[in-house]
Amino acid sequence: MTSRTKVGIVGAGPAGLVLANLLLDAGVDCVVLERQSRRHCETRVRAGLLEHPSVAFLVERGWGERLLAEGKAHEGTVLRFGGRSHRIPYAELAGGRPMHVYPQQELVSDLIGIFLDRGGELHFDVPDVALADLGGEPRITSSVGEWGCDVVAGCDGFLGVSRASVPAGQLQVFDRHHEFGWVAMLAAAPPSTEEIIYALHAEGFAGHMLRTPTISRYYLQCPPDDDIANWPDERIWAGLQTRLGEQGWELQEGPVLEKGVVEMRSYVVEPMRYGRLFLVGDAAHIVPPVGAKGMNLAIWDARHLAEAVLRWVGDGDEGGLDAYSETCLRRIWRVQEFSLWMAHLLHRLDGGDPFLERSQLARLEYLCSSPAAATSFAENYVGLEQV
Ligand code: RFL
Repeated sequence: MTSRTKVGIVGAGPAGLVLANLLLDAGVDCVVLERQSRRHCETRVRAGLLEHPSVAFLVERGWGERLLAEGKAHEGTVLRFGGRSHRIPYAELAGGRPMHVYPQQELVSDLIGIFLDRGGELHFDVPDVALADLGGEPRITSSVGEWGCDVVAGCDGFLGVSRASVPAGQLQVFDRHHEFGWVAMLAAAPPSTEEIIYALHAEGFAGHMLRTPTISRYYLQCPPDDDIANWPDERIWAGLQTRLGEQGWELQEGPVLEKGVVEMRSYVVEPMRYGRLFLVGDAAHIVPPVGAKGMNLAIWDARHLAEAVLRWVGDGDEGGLDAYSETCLRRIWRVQEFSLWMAHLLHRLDGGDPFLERSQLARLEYLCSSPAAATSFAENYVGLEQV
């Protein structure tokens, strides 16, 4: 039997859950279908850094209680190159706006709980979602049910079924594979720093990110197609010691909890819509994670789509839905450019080309000595209020 819902949401990541909660708040009927188990969603380690506008939004909606209690506000970041550290006080430079470190899986857990506690309909473990008639009257089919929808929100990440269901030739694809990847590691080690460190070393990029008082995240530049089997724990720690090393500073080690190789890619499809299907978050775009923007963009997209749906449900005005893609893409391209700029600033390029290396160091010196350059970095990093 086919049920009806206004908005069928595929995927319970940050994009799907923000959208679902906004619709539920406004009394708009929606159903969320998620391929993975609840446990998987609530433990999947990914992002950690939330822009100021994302935090302000979550708090304003009343969804930020645990984020504020357990997350940590950050006001600056450290750039380490040439054997020295330089601090960029981004919060101060961006008008007193801090960022927050709060693991993505914790935010996902919060949003799942908030949605289910208020009676939202969310099905986990649905491996076989299929989308039909997206150009006309869309239907979602699956082993747990079939729904006729007015709108389908494709919030199912980069490898989901939504974008793949759009007929060939309907979307323009902008795609860049980068010449570097990351070894990403999570370890049961207290942070060796108060603030995130981004380091550029002759061997390549290294990053030390914060998560909790007992767990830390680390990144090391590696070839894009590297195999994690090439990176035994000792090699990762040694690489971090070398690339992050600074006189008088000590890296605390601990048991490795998780590690893998992350590909760096910049990708956008235009438009973010086909018929009644709207692509939201990673389903429509990905950025190199160095700028810490993907989850933040997913939240922005979801907010715009919710606004557009509410306008249409309220008075039948499709203007917001028609403008959805263009509205989101303005911010997405700004963030693409910033993420690419950061990636090129902080990674060893062209096999260590000395010309590029000197140019990078000049750029880093400028960023750390010019208030204008640092302010431009800060406002993008903390998150532009409007784009
Ligand atoms: P998600 O999080 O991938 O969620 C998609 C959900 O859809 C489900 N799904 C399906 N469900 C039903 N049917 C199907 N066929 C389905 N296929 C998939 C999935 O199981 C999943 O639950 O996409 P969303 O919501 O768009 O959110 C995007 C963010 O997850 C992503 O952009 C960030 O993790 C990127 N990112 C960062 N973003 C930040 O804003 N700040 C950061 O600090 C940050 N650090 C990172 C990152 C991404 C990283 N990796 C792993 C690439 C650090 C790293 C290393």
